[in-house]
Amino acid sequence: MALNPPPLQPSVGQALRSHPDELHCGDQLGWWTRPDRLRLALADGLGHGHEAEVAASAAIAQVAAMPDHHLEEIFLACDQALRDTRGAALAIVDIHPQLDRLRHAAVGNIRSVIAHSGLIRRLSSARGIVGAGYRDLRAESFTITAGDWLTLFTDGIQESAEVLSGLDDATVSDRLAEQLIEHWADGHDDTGILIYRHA
Ligand SMILES: [Mn+2]
Repeated sequence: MALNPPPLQPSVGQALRSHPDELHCGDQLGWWTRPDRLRLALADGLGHGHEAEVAASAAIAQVAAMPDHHLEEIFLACDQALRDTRGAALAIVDIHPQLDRLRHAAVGNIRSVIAHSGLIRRLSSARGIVGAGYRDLRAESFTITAGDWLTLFTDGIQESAEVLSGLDDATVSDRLAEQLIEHWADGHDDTGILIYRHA
């Protein structure tokens, strides 16, 4: 009998909350698994409301359509796909659980934070707007170890927010992501968050 690799059982939590005056949510997210990889993406369409949602949704749809492409190629495709929209900030992370590594790239104002061995690391983002051009995009790789946390969140939460503090051995779930929005969102914009814990 052939031995199959154990299925990837990602521990990911997600939550979105619209601007208090809007039905539409200008933040959108997605995550996708491959046998050896987990990909997370979070997009923040400029402003809020319907047009922001159109831009963010177009970014996530483009990421979803390119499951086997590298991050840099996906950003180029997203920049084209969003030309007729308001544009968006976008972060994408590829997690390789068996390699204990992740690869991250972002354009604009998405916050990506790793808690690695208890130390907080805020990842950098290229200047620009997906859909209106960006420059100096660099995908960066990081080592992760069991118990490390990763979160991506939009500017509905302050950049300085210590989102990963006090999580300790919390169980990752959508409920946890919703609780983090409840605790940290400032209520002046849409808010989106993804959270992952490395097993
Ligand atoms: Mn925003």
